[in-house]
Amino acid sequence: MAASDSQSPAPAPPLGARLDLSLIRKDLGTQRLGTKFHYFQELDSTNSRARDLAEQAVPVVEIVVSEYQTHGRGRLGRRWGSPPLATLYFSAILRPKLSSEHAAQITLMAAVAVADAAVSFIPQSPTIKWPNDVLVDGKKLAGILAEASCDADRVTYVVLGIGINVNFPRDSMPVELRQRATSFMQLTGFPLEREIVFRRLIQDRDRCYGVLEMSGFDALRPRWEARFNLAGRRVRGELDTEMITGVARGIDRHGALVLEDQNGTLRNIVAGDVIPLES
Ligand code: BT5
Repeated sequence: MAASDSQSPAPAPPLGARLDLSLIRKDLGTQRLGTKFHYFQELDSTNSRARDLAEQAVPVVEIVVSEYQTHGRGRLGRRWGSPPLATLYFSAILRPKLSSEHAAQITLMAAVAVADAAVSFIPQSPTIKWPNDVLVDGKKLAGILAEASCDADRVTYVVLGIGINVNFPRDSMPVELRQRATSFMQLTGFPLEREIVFRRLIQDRDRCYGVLEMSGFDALRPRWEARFNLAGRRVRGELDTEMITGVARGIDRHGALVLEDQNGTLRNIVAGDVIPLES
């Protein structure tokens, strides 16, 4: 079910109206992202569809957006879900000039962009939980799933997927999410027009991606570190199948999380999750 760059008739929306892409395209003013949209009422996953498009060598500027995902994906085989027409799910195809060892910087760049965009809509200041969560008051507002395809040493493309809770009421959340997740609507007390949020996200991501392409991650690093919510906290993470505990010191130039263990040795966690041991 789908249309490329067009909208098909929708059933009566249960929570809100479907996206009006004309409001997003108008005067978007982006340099790199958002010139063509692939709009769907329903998809398994926008990341999966964007990956199919990337394999067909579509240009970098295309964005896949869906009102609903039947198999929205998180990392490590986890799920990402929310009701139709209430939140935003979208994925962009990027072809960054990055070596494969720097591919993780795309996730860090996107977290800065999402957090920056969010401050336009809420009074709180979002934080970033390494590697891919944008939190407000300790609850997850948005998740990022960047999936890179690399050849020998270069990134060939990255599918960058973002899910952000716009108008997701607390009582529609599964019970297990209510203490851990939030939405703009829960934070402000009123629903937002998703087009305004979407435009802002695309614009901030375009700007941050431009900085990454032109100047490298070091130019974004202070903004990332200012929002990093684990700095100086004791956390546990996995390194080469070994569980290690240490104090989070920041990220290295590849985007790995640097922990200082009890011997004062710096250990770099490249992937996976870390759990704060105290608040
Ligand atoms: C993520 O994974 O946070 C990445 C989520 C990326 C979703 C986007 S939507 C567009 C694109 N297409 C896709 O198929 N995916 C991307 P992870 O760090 O593994 O977190 C997953 C966990 O977040 C789940 O196990 C739940 O605990 C929680 N979760 C699921 N849905 C949520 C929601 N709507 N809001 C907040 N937390 C949620």
